[in-house]
Amino acid sequence: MILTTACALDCYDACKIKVTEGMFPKMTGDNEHPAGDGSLCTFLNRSIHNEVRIEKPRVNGVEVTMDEAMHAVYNAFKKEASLLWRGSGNMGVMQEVTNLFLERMNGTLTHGSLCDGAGDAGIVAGRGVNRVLPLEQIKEADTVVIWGRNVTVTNAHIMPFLAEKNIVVIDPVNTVIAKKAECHIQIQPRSDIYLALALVRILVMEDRQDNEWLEKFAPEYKAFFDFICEFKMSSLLGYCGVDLDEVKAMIPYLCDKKVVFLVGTGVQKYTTGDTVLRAIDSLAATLGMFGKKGCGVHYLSNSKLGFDNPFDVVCKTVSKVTTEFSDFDTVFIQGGNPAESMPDSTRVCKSLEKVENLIYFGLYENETSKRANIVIPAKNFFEKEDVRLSYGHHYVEKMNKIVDSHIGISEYAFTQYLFDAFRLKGLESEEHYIRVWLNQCKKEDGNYVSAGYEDIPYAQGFGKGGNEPFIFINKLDDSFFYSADVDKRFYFLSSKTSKALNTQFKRDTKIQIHPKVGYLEGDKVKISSNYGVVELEVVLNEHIRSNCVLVTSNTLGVNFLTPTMQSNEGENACYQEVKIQIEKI
Ligand SMILES: Nc1nc2c(c(=O)[nH]1)N[C@H]1C(S)=C(S)[C@@H](COP(=O)(O)OP(=O)(O)OC[C@H]3O[C@@H](n4cnc5c(=O)[nH]c(N)nc54)[C@H](O)[C@@H]3O)O[C@H]1N2
Ligand SMILES: Nc1nc2c(c(=O)[nH]1)N[C@H]1C(S)=C(S)[C@@H](COP(=O)(O)OP(=O)(O)OC[C@H]3O[C@@H](n4cnc5c(=O)[nH]c(N)nc54)[C@H](O)[C@@H]3O)O[C@H]1N2
Ligand code: SF4
Ligand SMILES: [Mo]
Repeated sequence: MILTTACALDCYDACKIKVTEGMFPKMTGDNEHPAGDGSLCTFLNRSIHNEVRIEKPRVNGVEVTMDEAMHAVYNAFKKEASLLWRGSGNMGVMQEVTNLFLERMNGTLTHGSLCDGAGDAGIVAGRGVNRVLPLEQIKEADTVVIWGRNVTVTNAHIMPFLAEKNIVVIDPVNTVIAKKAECHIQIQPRSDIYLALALVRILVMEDRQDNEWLEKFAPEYKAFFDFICEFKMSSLLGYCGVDLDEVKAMIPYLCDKKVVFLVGTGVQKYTTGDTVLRAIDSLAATLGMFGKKGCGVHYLSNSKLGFDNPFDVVCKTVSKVTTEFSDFDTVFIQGGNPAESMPDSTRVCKSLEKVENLIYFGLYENETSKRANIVIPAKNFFEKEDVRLSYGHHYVEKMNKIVDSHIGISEYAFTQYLFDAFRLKGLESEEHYIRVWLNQCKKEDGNYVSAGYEDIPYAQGFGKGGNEPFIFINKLDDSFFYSADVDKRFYFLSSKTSKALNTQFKRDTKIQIHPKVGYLEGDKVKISSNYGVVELEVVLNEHIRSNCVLVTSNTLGVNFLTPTMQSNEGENACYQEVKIQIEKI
């Protein structure tokens, strides 16, 4: 018999998984699924099975039974002020069932994002809603512009959709996909807004904008073209660190073609992150690339769009980025590792250490579990029922329990225990919630698809009702730039790696530096920013711009370097709004 589920790891692909039962159960992808090619990645083939789990609950460092540990959780929630801080370790919808308990306890949740919130805010400002661009439309494109997304590492199952396209890459790193591209703009970090505006200027100068589409769907375009005339072309290109010919080389791939922009989180890890997506959307609109076949901007979409979420609650919230944990008596960390994944680890760890009852509910030991006085092992996604939505495509998968395990407790069982302990009423059955999600999905060729799915998004227009105009970027407030001569510090890139899923799986202690800078492979260096210091080992990488360094998100201590700061819109972390210095040890 074949059982099916979906991968719950935080990844664009949300792969469907087939498991063959028997003496030697075998796990594969599903090559009949429209978003998959039958393969899974090494996280599913190896890492997740090899990683050492937390098996026993602990209270104050002592191993106890699950019942004793849950009793300690019950006592902790009797305190006045409680906070639930949830990470993205498991993307199943059932993670949010714990909201129902926090609401009843008058507890606090978080708002904002460590991930894609700035870009999302920029998209919403221009388009009204952040709809997913279906993979099928990417397949129809002539040109795909891959803008700050490391597709071969973070989104490998999109590769078949890119076959035989003109590929243009905009990335400060000469990534694997950049090497294969027709055109690679090795842009200076944090300057994507200026590149988008420079491209619009060139298009307008050459009269290549789509007047017909603009008149109908984006009537404010003349004001937008006037606005961008305020910027001198030489300044725009200066910020980007590229010359006019390089930028002009992109034009033939953008004009008289169906163009899809695949934008990743790389471009928006800054205070101006919202404006970056708005500027890229404004470029796409200038070309008339919305609401037509084979066109659009694909970013991390709002996967819950169109659903009534049974776990939406009315609660107080605090920022997920600048959370002051010490303001609470009880802090409940679920599916996340804030001691390492949040920016500004010095501040975060100090704040976590002051919490009287710190509860960690997860799979693995890490810097957060070490600081917790109550540790509750979770079940992993093979061990419980769930529903998987995706921010990268519109397919929805029912996640079936594949194995029975003596380890851990599910989020639903955790919530049920606390409802019972506090004698609360109103929690429905697990099956009920799963059905609520699935019943809202549409069905297409035997697959569940998202309630908010449109095959050609924005075909009728923008806004929630699809009858509003596109709103162009109309202001820019950015004071980060100063002369490269004055500031000799390095730009800081902190992206993903194929070895880890954020802080899950393999950890690292390396910094990637261009050989021209003068360090040798294996050198031990002290890296410092305005926020902290970390010691790392040099790996030479000639594929990064020489004024940048790259420290991947699985690196121990990486967030000692990053700032407690939120994007101007979207309340997102700004991991790259920082420059660093290097010193040999
Ligand atoms: N420097 C730097 N920092 C970054 C980033 C970066 O690129 N650079 N990226 C940011 C981004 S995009 C993100 S999304 C965040 C991610 O940050 P977090 O959301 O904190 O994710 P992880 O650090 O991967 O930790 C996930 C945890 O979830 C637990 N877990 C897994 N499955 C389950 C489950 O089913 N139930 C429960 N209860 N727990 C489970 C695991 O034990 C694991 O420790 O990190 C951000 N931090
Ligand atoms: N293997 C693996 N896959 C993952 C993850 C993982 O940890 N490991 N994490 C998952 C998560 S949580 C997320 S949010 C997604 C994110 O996945 P992606 O969207 O791919 O994001 P990043 O890896 O952060 O950065 C992507 C690219 O942006 C480039 N970049 C950095 N700064 C800039 C800039 O200022 N301008 C431009 N144009 N480019 C820039 C980087 O060099 C990098 O190549 O991946 C998911 N998939
Ligand atoms: S590619 Fe992404 S969704 Fe697919 S198995 Fe790997 S981590 Fe999971
Ligand atoms: Mo993320």
